[in-house]
Amino acid sequence: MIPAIPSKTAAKPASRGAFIVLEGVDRCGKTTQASLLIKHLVGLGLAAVAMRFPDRTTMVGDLINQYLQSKSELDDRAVHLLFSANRWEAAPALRKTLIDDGANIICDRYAHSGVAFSSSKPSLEDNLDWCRACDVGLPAPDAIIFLDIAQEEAEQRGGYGGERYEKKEMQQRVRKRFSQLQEMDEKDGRIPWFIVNAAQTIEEVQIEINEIVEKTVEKVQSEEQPVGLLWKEETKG
Ligand code: NYM
Ligand code: MG
Repeated sequence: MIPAIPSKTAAKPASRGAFIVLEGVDRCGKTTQASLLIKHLVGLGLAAVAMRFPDRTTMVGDLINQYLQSKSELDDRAVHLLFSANRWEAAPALRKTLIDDGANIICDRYAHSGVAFSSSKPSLEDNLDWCRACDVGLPAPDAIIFLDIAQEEAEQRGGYGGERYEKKEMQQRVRKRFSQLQEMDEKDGRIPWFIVNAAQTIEEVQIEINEIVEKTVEKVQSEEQPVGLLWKEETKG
């Protein structure tokens, strides 16, 4: 018998991971739910990796952080492009996690936040297409879980922090933008949205999210579709 030659590369995973994005206005509970979700998936024996945007740990992320904390001023378009660049710089690792490692990604905010927040600024309110353009072609989420909460309720949760955008009128505009983006994705038919009432208790929200995510993971595993390209037709390249 010929002995098997040990492979130098890790075995290819049985299927790619699912790319799940949690979205919503500030103080909707995304960050809490993202970490509960990771624990739940790991408990089920599924590989799960947390990601978040903005990722403030990179050079680009540091510029974003300074801007959000009002330590610097930037043109609205310039900072929008930085948020997008912050996703593009993470895209190779994101793909590797999904495809080579076969791990699921739970991502706290992504491109929809980018568009919803920037296009809620007066200077960009008529430039939705421009706001979307720089994120076209990024790895596309397999599901968007939108934690929906009225601005009044979100505000009651210990109040907003002191960062830029954490103001009542801005948050109201952002919520409307999110619903416009949801309609656009629904017409397009590629990225499914799941709306969860985030005014419920942490446990109630968690139960709904777990169910959505388990179904999405099963779908990704059984359909064997490649990772999609955000807001773009073809899936190659
Ligand atoms: N934000 C987030 C944007 O304006 N554009 C983006 O592309 C992303 C990912 O950053 N108010 C805004 C939304 C938030 C702020 O995010 C900081 P977080 O999740 O609070 O750290
Ligand atoms: Mg925040």
